[in-house]
Amino acid sequence: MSISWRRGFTLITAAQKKQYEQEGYIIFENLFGAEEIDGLRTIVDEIDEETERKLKQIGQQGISIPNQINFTAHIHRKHPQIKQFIAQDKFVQITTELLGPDVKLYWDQSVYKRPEADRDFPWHQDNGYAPIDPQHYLTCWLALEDATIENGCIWIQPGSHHQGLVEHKKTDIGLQCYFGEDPGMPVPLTKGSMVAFHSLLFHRSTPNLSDSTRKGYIVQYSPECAKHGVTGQYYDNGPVIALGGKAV
Ligand SMILES: O=C(O)CCC(=O)C(=O)O
Repeated sequence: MSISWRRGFTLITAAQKKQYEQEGYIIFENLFGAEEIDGLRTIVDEIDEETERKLKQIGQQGISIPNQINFTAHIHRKHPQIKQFIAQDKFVQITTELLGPDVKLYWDQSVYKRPEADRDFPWHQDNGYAPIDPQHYLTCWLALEDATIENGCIWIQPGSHHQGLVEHKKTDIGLQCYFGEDPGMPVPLTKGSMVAFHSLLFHRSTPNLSDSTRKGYIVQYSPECAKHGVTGQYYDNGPVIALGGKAV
């Protein structure tokens, strides 16, 4: 993979680009200010509250389990401020540097992990959940509140993306691709910080042992041309955010 198509870039350093290629992730400390995140989180809280209420009525829906972990997909469609947020220049700069000049939103979801969540969200690669061509896309996990080891932050296995897509086994709480002893590396994040990682990187999150909800927003970007890996259908889950390296 070449990620050096553009020179003179500032948001991602040369060292971070190298780390992304070798280890599969970059941590952006305090990428967003407290005020911006508070505004976003207030909106996402309302969205989560609504879907959690429904979840409690109907019970587990796939990987969303009432009172434990709630995934709410496509939230950029639910509020104009979120739609604006995911297309802002910081994301344009990061994604075009790592994916190439033409980029679209591939998927977005809030993930709220409640204090009752007493199990891992299992080790997986994001590619394990849906086939996509080209295979490489970028997952941005943004902390809407501090994400800590205690409240169930993300853990990663640096460099695991080099293994390519591996087999995933179905469990009652999600797909799992790794059953070994390696605990991986925790990625605690302060509110407004973000980890961006390769879609093939092994990651999980651990139980929430705190007394408050761990709040994350996952935004995934792919090359603009990305299509379903089996049907060949163009993925059209969200807006194109960059063409020719520039914001749309
Ligand atoms: O945020 C979490 O707890 C896990 C989410 C995750 O790994 C995913 O959605 O791929």
